[in-house]
Amino acid sequence: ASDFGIYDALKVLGIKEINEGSSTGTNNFSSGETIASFSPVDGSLIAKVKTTTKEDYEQVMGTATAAYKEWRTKPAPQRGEIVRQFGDKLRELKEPLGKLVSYEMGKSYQEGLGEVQEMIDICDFAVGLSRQLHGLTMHSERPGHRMYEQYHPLGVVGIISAFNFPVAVWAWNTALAWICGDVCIWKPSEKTPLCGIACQHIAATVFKENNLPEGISCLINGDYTVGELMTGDARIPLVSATGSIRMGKIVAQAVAARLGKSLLELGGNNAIIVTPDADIKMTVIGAVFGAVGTAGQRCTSTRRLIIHESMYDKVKNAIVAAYNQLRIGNPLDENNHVGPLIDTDAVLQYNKALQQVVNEGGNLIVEGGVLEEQGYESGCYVRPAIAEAENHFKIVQHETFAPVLYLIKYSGDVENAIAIQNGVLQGLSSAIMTNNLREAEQFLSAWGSDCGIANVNIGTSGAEIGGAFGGEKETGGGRESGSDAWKVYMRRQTNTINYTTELPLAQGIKFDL
Ligand code: UN1
Repeated sequence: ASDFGIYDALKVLGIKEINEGSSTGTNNFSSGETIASFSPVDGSLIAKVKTTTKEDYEQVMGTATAAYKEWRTKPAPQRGEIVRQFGDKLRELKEPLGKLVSYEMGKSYQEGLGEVQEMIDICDFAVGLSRQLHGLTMHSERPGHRMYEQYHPLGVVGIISAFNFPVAVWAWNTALAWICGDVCIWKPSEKTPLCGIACQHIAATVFKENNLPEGISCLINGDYTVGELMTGDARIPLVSATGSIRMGKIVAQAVAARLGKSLLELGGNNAIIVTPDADIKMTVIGAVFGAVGTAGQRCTSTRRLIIHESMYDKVKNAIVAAYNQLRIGNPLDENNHVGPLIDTDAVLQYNKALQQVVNEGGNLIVEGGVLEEQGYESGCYVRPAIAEAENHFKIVQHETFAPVLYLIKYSGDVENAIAIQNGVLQGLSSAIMTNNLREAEQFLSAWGSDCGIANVNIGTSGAEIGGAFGGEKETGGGRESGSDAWKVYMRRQTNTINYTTELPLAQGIKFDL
């Protein structure tokens, strides 16, 4: 791995104690058990990290609360200026951070850089937004009265993020939360703790340079039990959680039990509909990148291709031919298309899915398999697989976080394809490949795709930060990132001001004393 400059990258990011002892964030007070971060790229131990105990957590909460009192008094555009500086630091550190993401998580270096670019983009977005936290003004029904609404910060926001986007999802949340006047406590995935520490260091530097308390950004480490400290904590008005549907249901119930707010961004079961009017070349690029990019570990990864029977063989053959060209290997080597899965547990799930689709009557047309030769010693490299299947299969209904693509045939009109596409419990991303205006507009209509994201002539993954990101049904209903997603990080207040010497009541009610 040293050939790829990973150790230099770690040094620049302030992660010093490689392969020994602990490497903790500057403000995470962690004193609990140690977790080790292994790279799925080559199986080596990168560094160890101490986890957060309940007592540590109380200390973190203390710094966060104190920081909030200061941060919320700063005018929003000034908070935007801090986020601008944070974005500039990310620009400087894009390569080392992209490299760490690639090495600790296993996605390609290009995608690691892309992820840091998403962070930079959301910072830019947040800077502009810091002057646009608009509320409305209304006309009062009473004379000499003024009515308007304003948005105030919420407080301490909890962020739970997943291994697959170990830095960008935190930034989507935190850049918005910060300009809104909130402070954040982040629990990154225990599978990618070093990405968390690197980001914490970058944020801490910016706060220090501006004489601001580091508690504006706090890091806690560990597994779900550490996350539970936040979900059950009434001092955290909003918990934003990204991860599995299973996790999301637990988080949602814990937060709802104390009537807190949660923002959930959970699993997808994303499909591309390929109609008789599809452009085959575009379809192949969109579907293959969607299915094998990030080794199928995006919540937006393409899981299902719903192909019109008249196009079925043509599309199938083109996709299989593309799969035969795929190079699988070290994601830091830019010649490779597909890197490893996150760990051997994920490999187990991948194997199970392949077994199950066959058991349910599916037909594996690209067999897949675990790679074992030289260069694959981590045991996490698998071949992307394709199975012909039916939508009602249990395994097709389930999100497997691995490069397994299901081909499903439809006949007749596009409504039939839409019914299949909507016929799952998840509702994140969806796409249609067509040059037919009627089909495209039907897909986008009220009786079309039921997902939070619906694309025409684009695949299911790779959304830009400017739009609101998230999905319906078991995907959890949350929206992060662009558009007006910022509103969830603030509390709305309606204000009515009387500038007369009378006190008329609303609805014309008379109450004479
Ligand atoms: C995720 O997988 O959790 O749209 C986020 C995409 C990326 C984000 C994915 N911009 O694929």
